[in-house]
Parts: sequence; structure tokens; C-alpha cells
Amino acid sequence: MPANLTPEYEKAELRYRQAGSDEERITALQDMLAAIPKHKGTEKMQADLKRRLSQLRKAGQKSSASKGPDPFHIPKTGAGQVVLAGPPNSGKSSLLAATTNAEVKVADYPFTTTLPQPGIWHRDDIPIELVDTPPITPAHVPPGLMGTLRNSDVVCVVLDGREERLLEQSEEILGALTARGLELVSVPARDIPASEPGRHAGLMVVNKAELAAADAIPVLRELYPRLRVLPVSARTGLGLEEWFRALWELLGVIRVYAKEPGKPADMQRPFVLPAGATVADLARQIHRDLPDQMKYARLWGHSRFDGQQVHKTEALRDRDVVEIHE
Ligand SMILES: Nc1nc2c(ncn2[C@@H]2O[C@H](COP(=O)(O)OP(=O)(O)OP(=O)(O)O)[C@@H](O)[C@H]2O)c(=O)[nH]1
Ligand SMILES: [Mg+2]
Repeated sequence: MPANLTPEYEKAELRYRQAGSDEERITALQDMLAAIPKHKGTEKMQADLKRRLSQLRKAGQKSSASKGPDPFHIPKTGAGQVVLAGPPNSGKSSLLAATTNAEVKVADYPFTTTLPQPGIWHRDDIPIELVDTPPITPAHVPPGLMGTLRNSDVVCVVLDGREERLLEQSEEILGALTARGLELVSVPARDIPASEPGRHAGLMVVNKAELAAADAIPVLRELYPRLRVLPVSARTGLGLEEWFRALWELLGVIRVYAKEPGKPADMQRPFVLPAGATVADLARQIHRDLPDQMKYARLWGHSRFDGQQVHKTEALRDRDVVEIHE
């Protein structure tokens, strides 16, 4: 009997095959089990997946006592996680230092950073998580780093605009990622079809842009038509605002403000939801039982008039204000 595997299954299986750690393998196997069509033709496969899963879990229990947490696994916070990746000395750590409160080591020699480190970039009322990482060279991609990149929402390649070998380096970095099954495109993750599991949301920034050759950006844009290329500078602050906006667009999320009846909305701390989310999705973020308990909502923003009564199936838009009535 043919197994008729779904694109979700294929995607999870690819992640399994490319996994850099047992932790990633376990997550991928769980996703494969969830996505595998449940019928007689796949019974053997299901049993095999379960066997592999239990072996990995046992191995994990034995080693976790001695090993501790995986430093390449960075938990997600904020509106989305953006991982910086690039050649040595391009200014990844400097960009983290310029945009977040994270304390990072910056030095004018390569291989300064040895482990990933997160920080939160706040702009307007949006928090985006940036993760600094150790450098990539054609000869070496740090073990575990591919897992960090695959787990991210967006990968941002950071190049050194002052570098004479800028074009070669861009080819080397993208080549190293593609060779490991990661192809970056400037498209939000939700718009990447499941049939293209190696594609990942990404963009490219050319740091030290105040010192870059005038034609660096146009040439890179021509070379990578599917990747957005932006000039930035950790030193002068050039291009940071546009970079932030590009990241926000790539994350494919919206911010929505919740309001209690009779009180003003909390405009400082928006809820961040995937684009296309509904009033019920917002309610679930506020409280697990709220979608079932709520009767209706009032909406300020994209509605026809302020305070319009809407049903919980109403799709929300960026900057809507929602008042939920139980
Ligand atoms: N002129 C200029 N120099 C910069 C800029 N950003 C970083 N630098 C300098 O570039 C050097 C390397 O910066 P880092 O932030 O340590 O680079 P990195 O990419 O984290 O390096 P690794 O950790 O080795 O991969 C330092 O001397 C920085 O001061 C910039 O925008 N303009
Ligand atoms: Mg660094």
C-alpha cells in the first residue's frame, strides 16, 4: 500500500536528516509522527519512528545529567527570533551591541565570538530577538550552529562592507548554508510552501557601510535577486531603522492591543500574533479558556467604525485594538 506522505511529513523528515543535535532529531521525529498518515500502509513506519524516538529519549536522559543545556539552543522570545550569521570580524557582535542591551565582546580580530548570544531589540513597541553567533568560514561551520539557524524565524547574513573580498565572502557564506540544506529567501516563513523545506526566511546586511565601496550594494542586489540586501553600520547607526522594518516585515506578524471594557488600551505592550490571526487567537494568548468564554469583541482599527462589535472569527490587522467581552 502506498504511504501517501504529506508535505508536512517530508519537511519534518528533511529536518530529521539535517539535524545537528539529538534534541533537534527528537523534535523532528515527533513532527514526523504527528504528520504521518495513520493507516495500514504506514504502520511499520510509525513503529520505526516510535522506536527511534524512544532510543533518543533514553540516550538524552543518560547524557543530560552530565552535559547540561545545549548552548546552541536559544529559546525564542519577543515578536520573533533573528539569527545573525556571517564571516569573522564582519560586525555581528557590534550590531547586537548597537541595538540591544546584551553585553558582547567586540574586537578587531576574527573568531571573537564562540557561542550564540541573544539580545532584545526594542523599537517603537516591538521587541525583536537578535542572536549573535560565532563566525562561519568556508572551512568551518561551528557544530550546532545549523540547528540555531534552522530553528530561527529569520536568518540575517552580516557581511563586512570594508572587506575587499566582499563578493567572494557572500558566495562562501551562502554556499556553506546551501550545502547544508538552508537556502535563504526574503519571504516570510508562512509564505514558503511546505514543498520547499530547505527554504528559510532571510536577508543580507552589509555592515560598516560607511566605508563600503559605492557599488557594493547594487552588485550584491543584482547577484541575489531573491534576497533583500541592506546597508547598515553598527558604528554610525546608518540603515538600522530600515533594517528593523525589513525584519518586522519578514517575521510576518502583527501587533494587537488588548483593552479591558471601561479602561484605556495598554499601548505599551502589544500582543504579537501571526498575520491572519483572529480575535479568538488573541483571546487564547490572554487566557487559555477565553476563546470559549468570550461572547463578542469590540474593535478599533480596521473596523468600519470605532468600537464595532465583531465575532471571534474576525481576522485582525496590525495595530488593531480589541476589547473582549465575556
Ligand atoms: N568602521 C566600522 N567598524 C565596525 C563596524 N561594526 C563593527 N566594526 C569593527 O569591526 C571589528 C569586528 O567587530 P565584531 O563585532 O567583533 O565582529 P564579529 O562579526 O562579531 O566577529 P567574530 O565574533 O570574530 O565573528 C571591530 O573592530 C569593530 O569595532 C561598523 O559599522 N563600522
Ligand atoms: Mg562576534
